[in-house]
Amino acid sequence: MQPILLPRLIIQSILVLIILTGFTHQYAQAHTVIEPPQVTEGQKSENYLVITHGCGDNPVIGSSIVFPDGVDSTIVVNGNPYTGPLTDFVTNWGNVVQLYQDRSVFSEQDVKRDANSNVVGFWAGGGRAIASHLYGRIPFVTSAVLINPESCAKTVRFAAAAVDICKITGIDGINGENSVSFWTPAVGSKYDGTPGSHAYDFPVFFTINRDLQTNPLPESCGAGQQVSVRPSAAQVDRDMPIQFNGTQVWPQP
Ligand SMILES: [Cu+2]
Repeated sequence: MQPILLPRLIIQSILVLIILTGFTHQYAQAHTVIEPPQVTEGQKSENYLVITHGCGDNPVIGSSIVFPDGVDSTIVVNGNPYTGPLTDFVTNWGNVVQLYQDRSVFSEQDVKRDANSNVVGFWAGGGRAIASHLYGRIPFVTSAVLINPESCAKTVRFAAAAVDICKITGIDGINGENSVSFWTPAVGSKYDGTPGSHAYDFPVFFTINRDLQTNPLPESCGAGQQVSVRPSAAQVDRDMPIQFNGTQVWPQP
């Protein structure tokens, strides 16, 4: 190779890298996410649900999120279905989410609870809409999640189901006219969205990383396991609707 070509090649490679990084960055910001998306086990975390765009050009007027309850959730370990309980990997899942009251984005909000009164999600809505070209963020806190020391779990990734609502409709209208943006796992619920549409089967992830210093992997584990948890369709159908003062306001009943 001629010496003069080398710097040019390096500059070209750097340019390609910058362009690629730029695209990845834009892509990552294009969807509704939890920030931070990953938390170390044993540590409480201050988080936001970050709403990044409207439904088409329609501004977001509310948001609803459901975390897998770990009761009838689907568990996959290193890509293989797992039929045992979540406690095999996480010892204290349930009621780890708490919502901060904050009316800076929407005027109303509340948590959602399961039959055991555990918080399984939250919603916020009403008041002013989020302009479709701006971001909005809903603050919440997660208490320390603990990974079962006897397990081989290195990461446990929860797929939460979230929706951004731009138009209030009944369940029949949620897929039409840019009414709703879906950030849901396609588990067969009424809130799967339409195959092929924007972010289909692209849930909001929240990952717990094992603290390998204080909770090292048992020697027999090798490289450890990646565990992922999805809510059941029944849970998403039950917990996604928004109840306001005891009445379901979305989807319209
Ligand atoms: Cu998006």
